Amino acid sequence: AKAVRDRLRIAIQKSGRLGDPSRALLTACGLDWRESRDRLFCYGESLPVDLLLVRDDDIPGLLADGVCDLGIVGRNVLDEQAAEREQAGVVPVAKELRALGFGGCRLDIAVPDDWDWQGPEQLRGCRIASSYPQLLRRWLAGQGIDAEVVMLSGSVEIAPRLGQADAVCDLVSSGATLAANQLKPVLTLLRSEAVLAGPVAPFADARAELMQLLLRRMDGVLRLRH
Ligand code: PRT
Ligand code: ZN
Repeated sequence: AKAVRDRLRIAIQKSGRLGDPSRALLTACGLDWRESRDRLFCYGESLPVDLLLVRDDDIPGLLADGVCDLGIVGRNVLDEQAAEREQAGVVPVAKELRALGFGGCRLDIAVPDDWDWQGPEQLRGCRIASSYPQLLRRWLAGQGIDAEVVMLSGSVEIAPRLGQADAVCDLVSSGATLAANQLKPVLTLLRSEAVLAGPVAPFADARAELMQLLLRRMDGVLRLRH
């Protein structure tokens, strides 16, 4: 049986790019917290809405396991893990509820500067390094391109210089990191930003009303920011 809860729990990134703007958005929605010392869990004061401060990659899993009710995470992370679950035949439990307007970036394919880029066909038979193997495989399949996906959890941009891969599929914002590694972006697979992720099915307890309240406030804040 599902646990009945009367407090809402939101997972956000503990540090990193999305930590501060996520907290700022929730503060603008009128939330505040009594900080716990280890800062993993922050107890909500003005409303029964608590924070869980975690690594971004853990957020979809925490939602899936029902450990938290809402999460703020990059669309790139949410979609990758959703594709992974789909691949494994697991039903989706979390979905994107709102786009939040910060943490913008693209998931791009980039190739060495000296390639004379003709189009996606050129990737046939290539090794492409990425931390987003599911999104990359899905895109390749959609294009009918047979290429090898080399999964790397970090330092993707250096893979071509190390001879580990021919091309990369990675997040890009300014493009400076690609340029510093003699790579150029040639295709965009996904436009990403921070999103509010939440349950596919509505809550059946006090959390339903709390979530409606929070969404109403958030929509107000996002409208003012626009
Ligand atoms: O510790 P934790 O696991 O929580 O954090 P993390 O290191 O995995 O994530 P973090 O904080 O780096 O990124 C969190 C989210 O921010 C990502 O999932 C994206 O949704 C979003 N985001 C926005 C970015 C970027 N912009 C970005 N530029 N994530 C990563 N980058 C990388 C990029 O790949 C490159 O290596 O930052 C580097 C600089 O980018 P350029 O193009 O400006 O040079
Ligand atoms: Zn991470």
